[in-house]
Amino acid sequence: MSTLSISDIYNQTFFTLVDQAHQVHKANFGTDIELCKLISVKTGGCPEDCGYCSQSNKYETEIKFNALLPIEEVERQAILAKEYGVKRICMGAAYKSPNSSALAKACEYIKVVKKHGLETCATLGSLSLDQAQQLKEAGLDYYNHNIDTSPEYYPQVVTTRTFQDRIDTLDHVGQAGMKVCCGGIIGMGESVDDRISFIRALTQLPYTPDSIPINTQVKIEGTPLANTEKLDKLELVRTIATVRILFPKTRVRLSAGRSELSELEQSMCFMAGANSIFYGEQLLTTPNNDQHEDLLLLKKLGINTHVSVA
Ligand code: SAM
Ligand code: DTB
Ligand code: SF4
Repeated sequence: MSTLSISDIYNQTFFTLVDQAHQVHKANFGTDIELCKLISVKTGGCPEDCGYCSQSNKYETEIKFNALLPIEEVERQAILAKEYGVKRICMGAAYKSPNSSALAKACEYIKVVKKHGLETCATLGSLSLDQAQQLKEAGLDYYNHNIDTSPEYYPQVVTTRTFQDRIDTLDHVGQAGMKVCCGGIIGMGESVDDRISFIRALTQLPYTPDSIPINTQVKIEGTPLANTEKLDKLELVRTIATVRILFPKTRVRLSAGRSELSELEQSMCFMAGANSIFYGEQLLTTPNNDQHEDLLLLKKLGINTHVSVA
């Protein structure tokens, strides 16, 4: 690992930073980009107050609510995604913590998705150790639970749970033997120091994440963070590059907010070490990039997706 501090890494000259990140990336990964498909298995009505989220019941937002999806619908979407070259299905549910029937349903989703030879990831809110063990038993590969931002900025974003609550769940996920997927959101009005502190917090998690989603805040009308200042996109590249250098073997996911990036901006993020994207026209409640445009871009970059492009 580098002897520079995280702040030194993040703040070095832009090209030096990207070059260093690219070297680390090349030494540890090939040129593939992992394609993941999000399925919102339960949408809206969440009791938490995350200031960026369309699904909190504290805010009036325009979303289409849905109760837990039928198993057949999850299977249908998984089969379709597999045909499109997706490797991992990520199932998201708007819970503070799943109750026992939601957990049982999640276990059924996991089994049906795994039956098709796909990897599984779920994000269902806080978990006890026992709940984490049940998901592991059902075959869940990854659990996504984001710390979102720095410990210092966290109370400005969420008040219905603490930063430590998030860490406790991540500890349960790791103890149960599942892979940890943990990242956060930038562009929520946090300072550069907050972004550095967020990255430091990732390095201090109880289990090293195998997957780190870097989301840029998707601004949702009706939420407290709807009017945050636009993030300078070079800050996104700096964040990805710093994460790549500190986590040489972890998949860095260029996640929400990608549809706001031009082809060149996305390419810069891939150059800086991002090697996983959400593929498919919908994230959880907001639009994602056009699938065909994604395939064309990856083809132009010479990145193998094992999917033929018309
Ligand atoms: N309710 C669960 C939880 O929060 O742990 C799981 C679902 S939640 C929607 C999953 C993650 O999506 C959040 O932790 C957050 O990092 C990200 N997210 C949600 N809304 C977002 C937005 N508007 N922009 C960017 N990322 C967002
Ligand atoms: C993550 O870090 N990003 C994904 C996934 N994990 C669950 C969710 C992004 C949600 C973006 C806003 C929306 O579509 O509601
Ligand atoms: Fe609920 Fe998750 Fe949205 Fe927070 S991010 S309001 S926990 S669905």
